[in-house]
Amino acid sequence: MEYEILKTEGRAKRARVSTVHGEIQTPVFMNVGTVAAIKGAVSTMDLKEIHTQVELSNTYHLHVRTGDKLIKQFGGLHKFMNWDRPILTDSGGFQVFSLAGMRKIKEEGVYFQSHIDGHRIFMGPEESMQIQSNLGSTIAMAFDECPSSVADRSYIINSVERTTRWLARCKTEMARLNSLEDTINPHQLLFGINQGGVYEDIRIEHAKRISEMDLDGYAVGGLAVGESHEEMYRILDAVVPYLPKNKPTYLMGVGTPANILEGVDRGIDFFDCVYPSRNGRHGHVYTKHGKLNLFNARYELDSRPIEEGCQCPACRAYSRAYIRHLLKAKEMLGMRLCVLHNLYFYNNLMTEIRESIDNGCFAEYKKNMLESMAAGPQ
Ligand code: PRF
Ligand code: ZN
Repeated sequence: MEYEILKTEGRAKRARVSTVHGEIQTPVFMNVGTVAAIKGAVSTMDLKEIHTQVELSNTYHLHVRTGDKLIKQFGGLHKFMNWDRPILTDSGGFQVFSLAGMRKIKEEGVYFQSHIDGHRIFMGPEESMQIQSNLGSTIAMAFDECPSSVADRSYIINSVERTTRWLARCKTEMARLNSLEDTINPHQLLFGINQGGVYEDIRIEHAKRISEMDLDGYAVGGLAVGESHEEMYRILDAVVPYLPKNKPTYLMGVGTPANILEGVDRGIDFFDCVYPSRNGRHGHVYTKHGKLNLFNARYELDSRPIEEGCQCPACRAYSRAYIRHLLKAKEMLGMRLCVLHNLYFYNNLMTEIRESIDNGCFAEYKKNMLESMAAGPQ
């Protein structure tokens, strides 16, 4: 992997990451396809049309349904879902904590029950790396614990120490797997994850420790789990300066367009979030003048596209009135068009952010976008 910073403005970075599956221009928003499918009946052909650079899937979900061994037999996740650009897989750490029932955290890993059929599963750092190796993603995430936002300081200290020990095990196991002869992607990259709740000192201490471990990239985890936006920005202000400058940074599970603008402003390269697809499935669509709820009666005769000038497949062809009708009739096409528009909106936001950093006017772009989105529909 190569990481080249092309331009900076304040702490904002414009960079290029070269991988075996092609280049990633950052800042980038990764499109979430948890079970190797973007929810809302969006295909990988659609992803190309809406300029998606990186697809994100989940270790936990693919392990419990269909199974990583089968996907390896098929030739890996890229071949399985027919996507030849970079894929990032999350480690299962977060999903085990947010989804699975009856979990028990031990030094060796986590014992939990499948959310599909309740059967008992064990996942530790080695298992997570093995699953991600079977999937053959471009970037694998370290197996971490994302503590609850209400966990107290002493819990967080113990949890972060365990996450650091797990990270060392992830690194050893990934090196072993990458050197095996039948591995799907021998160049699989490993990103470490910073944790520490809302405690700046724990976060900084942890950032220093993992920075010494020479990983391919560094994520900030454990945010957007219930704390306020101001707290999240405070933690980013504190911790990002302690992550290596010559490696990509990733803010996991974030967020709204405003969160992304603030994250870029604090030096983040990678983002991912379910908001555009989840909101799209509920008829909530993003525009530069705020979010619209297409179920609202005011759109029943509205012949305009979701957003004037938007080049997405929905806006090039259909009116708000028609998409509203599809949503009301519970036609799958309604959801699909909204999701396509929202993902295009996020991808296009990132393109505009990159162009503004290239042109040295990110600060102005950010200010204008935040004002225009907050002003609401015209
Ligand atoms: N850890 C992992 N995945 C994540 C998170 C985390 O802390 C978050 C937190 N916002 C989202 N996804 N492994
Ligand atoms: Zn559109």
